[in-house]
Amino acid sequence: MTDRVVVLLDMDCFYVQVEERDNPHIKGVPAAVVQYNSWKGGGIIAVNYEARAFGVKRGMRGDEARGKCPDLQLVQVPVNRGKADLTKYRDAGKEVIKVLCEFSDCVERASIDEAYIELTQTVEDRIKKKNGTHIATDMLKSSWVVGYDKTKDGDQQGVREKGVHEWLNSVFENGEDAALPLDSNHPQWDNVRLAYAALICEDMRAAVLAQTGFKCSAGITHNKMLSKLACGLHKPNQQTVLPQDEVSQLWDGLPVGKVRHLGGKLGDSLTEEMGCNTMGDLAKLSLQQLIGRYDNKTA
Ligand code: DCP
Repeated sequence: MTDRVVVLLDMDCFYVQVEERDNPHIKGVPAAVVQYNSWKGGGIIAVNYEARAFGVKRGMRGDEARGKCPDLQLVQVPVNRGKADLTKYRDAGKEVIKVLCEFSDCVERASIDEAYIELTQTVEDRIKKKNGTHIATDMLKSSWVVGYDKTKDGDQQGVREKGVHEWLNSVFENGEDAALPLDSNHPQWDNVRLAYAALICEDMRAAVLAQTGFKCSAGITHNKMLSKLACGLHKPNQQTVLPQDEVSQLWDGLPVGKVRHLGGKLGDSLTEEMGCNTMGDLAKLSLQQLIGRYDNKTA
């Protein structure tokens, strides 16, 4: 299950970033995008992180949000013939995809502001090119590693850096393993590939910023479902590696509804009929038990 290396890249507060690029005066101040509607200041559909700090949320009316944050800048979605015109956000999303295609032949656009990038080949090519090169902590400037990211105090950067350092040491400097060639016989081959993927992903996000002006977050794992989950763990403008050996611990405390495809009826049925509250409960079921209840593909 660890053959591939997959990244999910998701733009931060995307519509607001698109508006910030057009109106630099709203950059760095609390701002939100509202869908055109004269009732109570319109419905909010995107909120930047400055405004989130005041408690402004998607779904609030503009008036309510201004109650929480009096200096909030509200920008309206363009309207064409009485309907919301999303062209500029779609076009901005395409600009990002173009950059991602410089890094992989296999990019799947998943929504207006997110994409899956298959990095397996890119990673293996980079490892071959740099054979023997270990990755240093300061090369992963905005990366977090699940299992090495417990923040008790306020110094988030310190915790992040220490965690990355410990993880890289365990991957590359493991006693005699330090001298081993970086190939598929390496005892930490899966993690070696994830570390290289994190490095490439740092470059990829820097290229997106340089070429479009937009910031984004990313998840780096061995499959789409886990990458989507990992991406949401540290936002904005950061990226999260989820090593395969940390998955079961993450599963134990994670409600099934938080995982891609399990947020709706299927997740409800797993909880109500199969007794799975967390992903840990689900992982304990056998495939046969699932086939007994669902069709093969779903199981
Ligand atoms: N969007 C929308 N209506 C929704 C959800 C989203 O119109 N119910 C639009 C506005 C968002 C964009 O899609 O900017 C991307 O949605 P995301 O869920 O990725 O959220 P954001 O990019 O806004 O924020 P985050 O940084 O949390 O990803």
